[in-house]
Amino acid sequence: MQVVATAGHVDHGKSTLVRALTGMEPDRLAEERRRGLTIELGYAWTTLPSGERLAFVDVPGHERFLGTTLAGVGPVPAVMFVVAADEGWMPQSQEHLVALEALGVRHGLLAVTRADLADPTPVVEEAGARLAAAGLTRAEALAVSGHTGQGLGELRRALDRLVARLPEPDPGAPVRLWIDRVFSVRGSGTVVTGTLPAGRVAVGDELVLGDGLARVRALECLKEPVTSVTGVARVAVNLRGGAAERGRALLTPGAWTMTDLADVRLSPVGGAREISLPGRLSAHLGSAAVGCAVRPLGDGVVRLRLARPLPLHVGDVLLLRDPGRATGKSAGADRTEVRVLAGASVLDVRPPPLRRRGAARLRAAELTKAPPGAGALLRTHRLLRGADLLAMGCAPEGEPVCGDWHADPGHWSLLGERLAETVARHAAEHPLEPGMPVEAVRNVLGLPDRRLVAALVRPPLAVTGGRIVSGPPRGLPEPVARAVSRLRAELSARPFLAPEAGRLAELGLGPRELAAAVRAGMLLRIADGIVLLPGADVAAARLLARLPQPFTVSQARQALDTSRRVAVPLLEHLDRDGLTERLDGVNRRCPASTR
Ligand SMILES: Nc1nc2c(ncn2[C@@H]2O[C@H](COP(=O)(O)OP(=O)(O)OP(=O)(O)O)[C@@H](O)[C@H]2O)c(=O)[nH]1
Ligand SMILES: [Mg+2]
Repeated sequence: MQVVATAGHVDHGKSTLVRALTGMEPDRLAEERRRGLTIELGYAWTTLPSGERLAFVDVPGHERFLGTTLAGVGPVPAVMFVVAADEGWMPQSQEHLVALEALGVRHGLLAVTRADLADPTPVVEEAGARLAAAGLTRAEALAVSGHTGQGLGELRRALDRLVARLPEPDPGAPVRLWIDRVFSVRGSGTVVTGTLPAGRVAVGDELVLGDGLARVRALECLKEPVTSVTGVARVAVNLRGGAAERGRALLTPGAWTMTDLADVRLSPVGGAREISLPGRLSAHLGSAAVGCAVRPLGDGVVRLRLARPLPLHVGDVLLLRDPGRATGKSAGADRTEVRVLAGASVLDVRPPPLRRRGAARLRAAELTKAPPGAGALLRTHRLLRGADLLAMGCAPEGEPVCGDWHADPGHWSLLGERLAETVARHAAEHPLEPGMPVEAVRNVLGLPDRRLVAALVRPPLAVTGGRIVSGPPRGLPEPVARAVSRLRAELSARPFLAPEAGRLAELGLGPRELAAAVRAGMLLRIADGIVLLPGADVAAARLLARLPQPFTVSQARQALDTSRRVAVPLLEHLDRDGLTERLDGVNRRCPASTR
């Protein structure tokens, strides 16, 4: 099944043509029939010569109902553009064409109707050229009459050719069914109708509607009950729950980003070169129309703040129009001038705040640099879950860095460098701690998930016991590694009290084992049988530098909270490294440069 919307100036014969093609009445309201004017959207359908079923969404042409017209055209992928042979191109012909151009509708045909009233040739030529200039380059042009039936057979075949060219919608796509009509049926509750552009809806589905969920109780497709339907289709959905109204959409849960903020690229319409937008506009998408404020960023990119959130994907195209100014009593009290101003292609649905001066320009430059997609989103957002990317409308490219997380490659390698620096700085500042806690690293790097920290760790760094340590106890046999870990834990409590020979023996750490642990960077050798944690020497020197200078062994021993057995060889070790200076048989000092 396919769906085509009508478009064209008021009274040019859209509804008459739909009626002639389908045998159904698109103008359902008594008022419409009395006034000979379409006010509400009309629905009718037929079977084409190929056997394909085609539904029409018949829109009003009167300028006062442009909002309704846009709600009808918005979700539909193709158009039957109607121009009357006896009147030719008129203001709403132009306005509707500009709207189709803004929405990016590229598929359609031109029906020059009322060909029984005037020679259609000049109109076919003029209107055909206008459609082509607006992007409907492959639109066939046909002269027809809804009254005499002239050209209708050919029109049906042309409709067949048109729908055969339409892109095949993805049945696995997330559902966004814009509601264009709501009514109640006694005994079954709320029914909504809309054009399903892609994806699949089935009885029993739970779909997001407004702030809540709505369950699909029953489905109809062209008045026939069905258990499931895939786009493109006209569907009527009987709902339980949810606040249904035109302009809202039934959505696959989690598949869309509900947002009132979007960065968009403007495209000029109607042959305009420049786009100048007032600060307040009305934005149309699907059957929705919302007020919005515009903030220009530069280079044809603007930030839209919508009066209410819309379900958006990157790549959606919104229509921006002047919400209408009253043109004064002379033109009639209810007459408004309506202008479609631009198309707006969505580049980002979670735009970052612009805080600093010049941030808007930088943002515009960033958005114009790369084509929209997962890569561009990651450059802005740096880290995103695959599920977030999908909800933003972009399939993740490449492998996740861990779990469901995707990263911008440049940012990821920068994070790796920052992690190494952070861990090294921590080791220098806390030489006695056996590495930096993963959670602390996560905080410093501002990462949203602890697993990302582990994923960033590269040798010689390693994660053990919730910490990132520099150099794993590699090459040490398992029992020795375990004994060394215990020793390191004891040392982190009293960092300068090297274990006594008896404790080393208990742990099974003889001279060979200790030498291996020193080689592996797990321990620092001070003297035979005296080991401390790596970095303990620097930490000791820092404490000693705070003592009144010079100081004695005994003063050093007290400051370091250790025994003479350790203090003497430790001071000699520091002397050798130039961290302390021996003045005479009794006194030492720290060199002036370290104090
Ligand atoms: N002679 C002739 N009259 C036509 C033809 N098509 C439509 N009309 C007449 O033109 C008038 C308007 O036709 P509609 O089909 O209501 O026009 P519309 O485009 O649907 O109008 P809106 O929905 O209000 O924009 C009616 O009086 C029709 O009878 C045609 O092919 N030949
Ligand atoms: Mg009509």
